[in-house]
Amino acid sequence: MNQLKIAIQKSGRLSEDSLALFKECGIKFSDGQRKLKSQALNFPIEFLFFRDDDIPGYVEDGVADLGILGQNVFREAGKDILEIKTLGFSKCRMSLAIPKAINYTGLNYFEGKYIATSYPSILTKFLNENNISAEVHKISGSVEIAPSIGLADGILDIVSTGSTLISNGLKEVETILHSEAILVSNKHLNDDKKELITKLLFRINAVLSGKNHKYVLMNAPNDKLDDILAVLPGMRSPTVLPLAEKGWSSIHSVLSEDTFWNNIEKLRAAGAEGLLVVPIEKMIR
Ligand code: PRT
Ligand code: ZN
Repeated sequence: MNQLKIAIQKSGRLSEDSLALFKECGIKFSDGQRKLKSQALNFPIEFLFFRDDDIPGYVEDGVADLGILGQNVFREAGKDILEIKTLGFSKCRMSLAIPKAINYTGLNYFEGKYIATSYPSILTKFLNENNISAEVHKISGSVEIAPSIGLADGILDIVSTGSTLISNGLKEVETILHSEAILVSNKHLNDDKKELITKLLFRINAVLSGKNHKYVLMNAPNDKLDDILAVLPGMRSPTVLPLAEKGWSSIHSVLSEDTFWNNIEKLRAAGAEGLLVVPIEKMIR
């Protein structure tokens, strides 16, 4: 029987959100002891747990058909695999940083300098594209301490809140890549596996789409309805229902997370009252 094998980070920043996504897709499995692998109970998929750095290679070799990893690791590995879906979690950026006391004058600052990073391929490519010749030092951990111990003039590292840089006396001067978790696949899968991936992606899209939208209910006097409806995009047109109180209606619609607060302000300004915002579990278009 055909089934998918998916490589997931064993333990780290990607693990929980990766497994949560499959649970939200209705896929049941036991992750209690975090063994090397776990078979799903109600979908033909087996989870294999690895270090994130090993996932691109295992997907390329076919040890796993699919994998979840950060775009940073995907780019650095340079393996011949496909990025098939961005998943919206583990968001971070990769930035160049230098000691905060130094006056930064632009990318030329790095000309002839030493830069420490765990991502030598990404850094070398960026420097080449920008015609900067600098010395790249590969360090596997605690890159942020390299400048203070005289090992480098600057670093390229992952930044999330920026507090690690600040507490090491560094400042972020260039962002060279934005990253989030992605689903990757092997390039040579048979048709049965491709069909299973289509089924899986249908579920993932429904879950992610639900996360990116909110269901909104509000009340308004009927003479304000036109102004309110003009603000609401909705999936089709919004639902309008009469309230028990004469001359008033209840309006139901779906709002995108991206423009949510902006639209809520516009709705209130247009006369909407008693707004209720409800999360959407899944959304199928
Ligand atoms: O053991 P394994 O090799 O599997 O895990 P790992 O230690 O290599 O990776 P892990 O679990 O730390 O991160 C996995 C992925 O999460 C990364 O490849 C990124 O895609 C993503 N991610 C998101 C992050 C961060 N946010 C993050 N903040 N990865 C690392 N960091 C580190 C960063 O290296 C720096 O030391 O956090 C520090 C910066 O954080 P702020 O908030 O102080 O800026
Ligand atoms: Zn790693």
